[in-house]
Amino acid sequence: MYTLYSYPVSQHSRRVIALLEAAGLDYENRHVAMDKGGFMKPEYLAINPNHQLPTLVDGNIKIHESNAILRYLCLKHDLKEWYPDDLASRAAIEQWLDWGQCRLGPAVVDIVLNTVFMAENGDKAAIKRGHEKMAELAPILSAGLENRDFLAGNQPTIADLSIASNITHLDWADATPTEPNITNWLTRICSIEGFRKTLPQKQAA
Ligand SMILES: N[C@@H](CCC(=O)N[C@@H](CS)C(=O)NCC(=O)O)C(=O)O
Repeated sequence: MYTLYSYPVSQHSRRVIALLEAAGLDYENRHVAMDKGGFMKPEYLAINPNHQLPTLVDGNIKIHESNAILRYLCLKHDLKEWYPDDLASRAAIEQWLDWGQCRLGPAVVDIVLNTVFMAENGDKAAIKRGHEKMAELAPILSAGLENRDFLAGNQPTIADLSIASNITHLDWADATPTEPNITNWLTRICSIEGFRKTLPQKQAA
């Protein structure tokens, strides 16, 4: 049985929970209270010195970085439906996983952290920067979904779980992109029960 250190509102935790649930893998979900600074406590830093969630523990193996965890689970359980190994699908999946971490994720953090969770202490320049970045990135995501149901073809993969966890996080700030390709893709992703379970209460209705 896996131990997952997570927090329900964490976009990076939610993608891992979505895969664990969708694939029916056994795990114990240990909530680290981010709102009370639990991620900075010495006992958690001993597990993940980056003071970030999620972390997956599998016996002696401890893994941080949510996308690395997704790949690990797929490889360990041979989840080829979530991580197909034909070269074209794999190339698309790796591209979107890295794009999410390098391009999309920081823009989402700029917007949601500063608009919602930091409230009046939020950094206004970061919010502006985040919205400017999203104005560039949403059309790129939309174009990536042209003529296909999911990012790597017509089946959902870990790339969809990962990117959709960022995009649905934007709902906290009422900043979800409105491009039809993205809206329709979100509807498809949210019909996956494992993913739907991870949605913040606001979006789960
Ligand atoms: N690249 C990391 C990012 C994880 C991350 O930023 N987690 C947030 C919660 S969504 C966090 O723990 N933030 C606290 C901090 O950075 O100190 C991943 O993909 O797992």
